[in-house]
Amino acid sequence: MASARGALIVLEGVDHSGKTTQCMKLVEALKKHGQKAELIRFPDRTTAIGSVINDYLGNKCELHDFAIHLLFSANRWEAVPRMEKLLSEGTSLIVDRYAFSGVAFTAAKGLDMRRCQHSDIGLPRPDLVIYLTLPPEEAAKRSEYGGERYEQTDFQKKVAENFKVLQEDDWKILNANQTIEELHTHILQLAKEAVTKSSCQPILPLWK
Ligand code: Z5A
Repeated sequence: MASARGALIVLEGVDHSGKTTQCMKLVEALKKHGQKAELIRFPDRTTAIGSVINDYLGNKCELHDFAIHLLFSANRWEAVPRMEKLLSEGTSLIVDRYAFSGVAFTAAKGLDMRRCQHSDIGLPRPDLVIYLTLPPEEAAKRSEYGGERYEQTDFQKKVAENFKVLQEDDWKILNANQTIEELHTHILQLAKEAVTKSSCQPILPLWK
């Protein structure tokens, strides 16, 4: 009998909603519960492609909007062999931003959303997408925007609108305006259910 695979769990959400905080806590909690789990962050700035993305986000270089879009997408595709291996070995992957960010951010520049989705079609489809919402005034209290490209309130509003268009019926939408521990408890419960439910199911392709 084939052994159980890991679950692909994606956290998306508005800026400063606590995605990274929650992803890290979730990995630790799943491990404590005896599950194999690993954190993956996109963009992965450690690869050659990620290094160009890092320069772009830090305003150190300029690229055509669609060129940087494809680099974000390529940054996910280059991770796929490792992701598939880990999932098949029973490790659940907790992913901090995924293709939905890719589309929501590029489309906020005015590019056609369907065209933006194209380069991510066929990526491993998440078993669970958790989307964190937070009113802009609460986000502003958490930390200053840094100097990175995209860290502007008007642009972030457009991104949030695009996420609404991309949302699918099975997304779990959580209000991030609660304590880190309260939010974590809720996310851990959803993650445990996803791990159990997906263990014997095939990994499906995204947006196909
Ligand atoms: N991007 C793109 O354009 N295309 C793509 O395909 C992808 C990404 C994948 C860099 O992303 C940029 O890349 C991003 C999207 C674009 N641009 N923007 N904007 P990144 O993932 O490297 O960085 P980030 O997404 O901008 O991080 P973030 O959104 O600002 O933060 P977060 O992960 O949601 O939150 P956090 O770091 O966990 O927490 C933020 C602060 O709030 C921190 O001080 C925490 O201690 C605090 N915090 C967290 N939770 C709470 C609660 N519950 N209460 C109070 N305070 C809290």
